[in-house]
Amino acid sequence: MPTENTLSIIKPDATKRNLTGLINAKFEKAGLKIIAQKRLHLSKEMAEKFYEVHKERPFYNDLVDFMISGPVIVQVLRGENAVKLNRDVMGATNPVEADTGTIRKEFAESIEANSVHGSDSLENANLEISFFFAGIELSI
Ligand code: IDP
Ligand code: MG
Repeated sequence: MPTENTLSIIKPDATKRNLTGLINAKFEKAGLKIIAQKRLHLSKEMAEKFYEVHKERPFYNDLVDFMISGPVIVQVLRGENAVKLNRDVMGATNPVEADTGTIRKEFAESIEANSVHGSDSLENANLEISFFFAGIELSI
């Protein structure tokens, strides 16, 4: 299986409730290595740009406001099939539909405040990683 990097964001609902460590433990238990990580407070411009693909969706403005409502942790996770593996560890977008044991099932507050973001394809992972990290930060 190929080793991949994927972008993860621990969202403001989770940083507010001090869940960073518990969420990171889920990644590590699943075999994902946290190879880069930093805490940021996104500007409105950054959040709008990051979620540009959702611009036409009815929840876009609320999503941007939510993502700038507190600090986030942006991180690069590495492992075999990391993109898909991370999506499995995260669980479904709507916590009501998420499987038992997933991050969203255990921690999400709502379909919007759902604790984590994860890239949905290898192509998007590479784009999203370069949005937040310089090459020198990933040189391990
Ligand atoms: P994903 O995060 O599981 O990939 P996407 O469809 O890419 O889900 O949506 C991006 C984010 O937008 C979600 O994680 C969630 O925070 C928010 N979102 C998605 N659908 C809804 C909705 O129906 N209402 C409110 N917020 C939503
Ligand atoms: Mg998505």
